[in-house]
Amino acid sequence: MADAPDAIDAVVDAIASTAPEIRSGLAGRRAYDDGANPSGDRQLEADVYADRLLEERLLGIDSIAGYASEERDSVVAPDAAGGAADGDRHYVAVDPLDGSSNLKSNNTMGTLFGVYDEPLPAGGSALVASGFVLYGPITTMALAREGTVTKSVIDEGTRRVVDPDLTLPEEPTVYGFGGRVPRWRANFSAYVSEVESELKLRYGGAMIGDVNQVLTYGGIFGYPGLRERPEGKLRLCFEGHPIAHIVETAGGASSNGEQSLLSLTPDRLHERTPLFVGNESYVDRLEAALG
Ligand code: P6P
Repeated sequence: MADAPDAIDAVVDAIASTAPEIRSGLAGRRAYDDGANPSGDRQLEADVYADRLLEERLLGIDSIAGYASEERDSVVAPDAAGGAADGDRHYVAVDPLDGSSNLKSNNTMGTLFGVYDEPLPAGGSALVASGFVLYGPITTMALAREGTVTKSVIDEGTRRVVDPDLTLPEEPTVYGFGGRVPRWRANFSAYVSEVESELKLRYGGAMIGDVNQVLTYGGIFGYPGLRERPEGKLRLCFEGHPIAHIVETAGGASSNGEQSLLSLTPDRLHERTPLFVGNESYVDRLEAALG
């Protein structure tokens, strides 16, 4: 008999059931909104729409004591104090529409989430579940929890497991790095020259789509620190931690160029980090190249 649904199930089911509404609301929300998010990125109407939907659904769950979003300055607390006892309270960090700039060209994008058992910003060790919904030709969800990554197809808001134990292929074949060559540091460019002679370039401009390629074919994805911005572009709490948790749970590795992203604790909610995830052999070589 299946275990009774727990607090994590409630979060995952809420995100899965919201996915069709997010997806169906994209076509009419491709214009820029008036605002910018706390990282200074312009917001599409779709970003704001997805963010509001997820806030409403997730804060409606009794055990959720905080909702943090890449689109908001600070953590949103539920109106009523979370009903769960202290030990069962969770905090969700969400990138409501990662890669939303791809909406203009109708390429993939997704919803990325991390469930922490400590108030945010928290260290990667506080993650109890992470996942992403990928809006591609079909809508899928990858979910990491309790040492396993499951992959599901989302049919009308319900999850249909298609791979109960997703693991990174041992023979890597793809790579993709953001940030454009002239902005890369010399030692990173030298590493990429090695990698591009061994793997096929796959870069779609949305981390979730690019990391899903790595999960499917093996390889490495990254967004490095740049000459003028050594901290890189991607946010630790909303992107680094959950994607590292997923890839490491699938048997891969993550790094900020020196150590696992899960070993890092941000000082600020929207703190950025260089981000690399993929097969351990490529992550190890990267750390040696940047060392
Ligand atoms: P660039 C999307 O805006 C995002 O945050 C990630 O999903 C993606 O990997 C990266 O930025 C793409 O950045 O500079 O290549 O457009």
